[in-house]
Amino acid sequence: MVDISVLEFKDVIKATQEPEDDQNLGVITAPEKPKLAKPPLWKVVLINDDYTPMEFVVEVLQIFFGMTGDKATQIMLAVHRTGKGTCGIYARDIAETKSAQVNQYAQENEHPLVSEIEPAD
Ligand code: TYC
Repeated sequence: MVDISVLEFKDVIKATQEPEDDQNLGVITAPEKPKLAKPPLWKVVLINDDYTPMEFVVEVLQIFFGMTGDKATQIMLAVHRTGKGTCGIYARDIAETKSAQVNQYAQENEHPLVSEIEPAD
């Protein structure tokens, strides 16, 4: 059965006009490729502060973002120098969960480290 929710107006018009056309038997067909939009992506952004130890930030990046020690150190230093930095890009619910995990882990360890999420462009 044809799922009419995927039919576009032009397909219906094509199927109802010119029934004498060899190519057109008046049958409505679904478009070959239904257009499914990819979900928008969100960045998890780490914010710099003056008090969280560098080693703790590196640990966070390794635990929650699967980074190697070298990569985590590189990202931590970029955040330290510039004020903020992206540590990963995900679907919205994953980004929210990771950001909340980072913020909770920082609080549990009494550090002011904070992450946020923002739309990726
Ligand atoms: N600026 C902190 C320090 O000098 C280190 C730091 C880096 C803190 C990144 C937070 O997101 C951060 N100890």
